[in-house]
Amino acid sequence: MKRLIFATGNQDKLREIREIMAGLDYEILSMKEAGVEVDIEENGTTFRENALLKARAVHQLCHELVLADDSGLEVDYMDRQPGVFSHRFGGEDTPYSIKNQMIIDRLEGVPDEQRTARFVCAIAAVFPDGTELVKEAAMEGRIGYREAGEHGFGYDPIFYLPEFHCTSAELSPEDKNAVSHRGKALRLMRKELEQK
Ligand code: ITT
Repeated sequence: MKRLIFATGNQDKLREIREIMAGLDYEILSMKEAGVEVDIEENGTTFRENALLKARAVHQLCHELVLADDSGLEVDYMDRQPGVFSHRFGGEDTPYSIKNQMIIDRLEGVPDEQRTARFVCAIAAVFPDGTELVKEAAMEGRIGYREAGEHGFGYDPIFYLPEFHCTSAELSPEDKNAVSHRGKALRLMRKELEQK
């Protein structure tokens, strides 16, 4: 079986990635499983740039097929913040219950139609020969009024999906992957890998 290395340190992402890529003719290794250790500075200004930075940094060390995910939440009322700062917003080690409450508080008194938000995901691939490819996708929703749901991770408990009448943390993992930014972007990438 062919193999690829996923350049992420986020275990929740990796779980979703493995679910979405199940059945693909590639063994998916974490950086740890591949024996690669690198501290990557995510100083790009877009999801695309950061995803490429991560994939390139690991590719330089192993020269294998490397994929990376850069993703985040854009809240329209907050001028699309936290965006690429989603992980760092409110402090890297701050629990998400607090980060989520910070966003709810910023939107206090803001009506439904101005609470629009989206999750964005860029998946970058660097192939063994150095060729690069990026696929991007988004999931549209709104910021809720309180946390709800135990599934997912990060900002999922405040990300309300009007068409499902619940947050992305209330969806089953299968349902979230079917409509999520990560699910959509990874399925586009998967198609490319299947043609290789
Ligand atoms: P790696 O860089 O190691 O992959 P990270 O967590 O730092 O891990 P990012 O820089 O891409 O990853 O930050 C993404 C953040 O955006 C993530 O930590 C969550 O806060 C948020 N996020 C992304 N996708 C999400 C999802 O599906 N559900 C909830 N929050 C999400």
